[in-house]
Amino acid sequence: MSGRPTVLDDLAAAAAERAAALKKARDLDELYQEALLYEKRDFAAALRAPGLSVVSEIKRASPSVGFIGEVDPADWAAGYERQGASCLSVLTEPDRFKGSLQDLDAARDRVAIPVLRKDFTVDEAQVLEAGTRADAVLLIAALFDAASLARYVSLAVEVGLTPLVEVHDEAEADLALESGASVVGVNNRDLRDFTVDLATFESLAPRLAGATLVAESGVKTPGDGRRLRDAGADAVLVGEAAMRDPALVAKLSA
Ligand code: IGP
Repeated sequence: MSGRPTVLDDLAAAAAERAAALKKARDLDELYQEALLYEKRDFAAALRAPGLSVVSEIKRASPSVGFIGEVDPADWAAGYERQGASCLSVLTEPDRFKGSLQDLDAARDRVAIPVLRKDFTVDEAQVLEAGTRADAVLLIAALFDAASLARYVSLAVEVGLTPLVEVHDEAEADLALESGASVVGVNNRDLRDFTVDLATFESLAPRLAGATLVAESGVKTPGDGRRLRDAGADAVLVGEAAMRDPALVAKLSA
């Protein structure tokens, strides 16, 4: 990586510090055993169910829009489930997204649908930590080289998590496929400058044929959902627009 540090670099650096603290506090073998034992819900199967699946995100704030709203994660999770969400995504990043592992626990406790831990995973300890309380873990391809991404994907699968590998360009898409990931998220938002373009999904989807595909970010209307489904999306991941109007979730999956 070159040039000035981006928000993504800052988030990854802060995540590395939290991971270091986690490794001080917890024995990794113990965390591994705990992750193995934790009973998971099938995130990948929920994405592949007939029709357009919706992954609804609980997100109080984000670096691109700032503060979105205060929420009770348990109530919010129940509301999304009632609207027909197939899965939840819960931000656990504390600084720029104002999330926490407590949010994740509270949300998952309230619902029966699978839950993704959404964070900037840069250490295997964080995969194990996700394995002790979530059903799926986000792996942002831009934060890995080929060998480490493959290792993280394998570790996630080993402890029963669905790894969701997130890509934004062709090189990352190829990296995702080489890593052995079977579920790939195409982020329509560029995490370096926050521009959003649904055409990102349309242009990368053919390259990813065969994987279960999630179109992430910038979904605001039922028409956006139809457009992404026509381009091959099994699911859409909706954050801000669903936070502002949870009824959108039912309209997207109709
Ligand atoms: C949701 P939106 O535009 O619907 O609020 O986007 C989700 O895709 C976005 O929050 C996201 C994200 C991420 C957040 C996609 N990839 C990686 C944090 C880290």
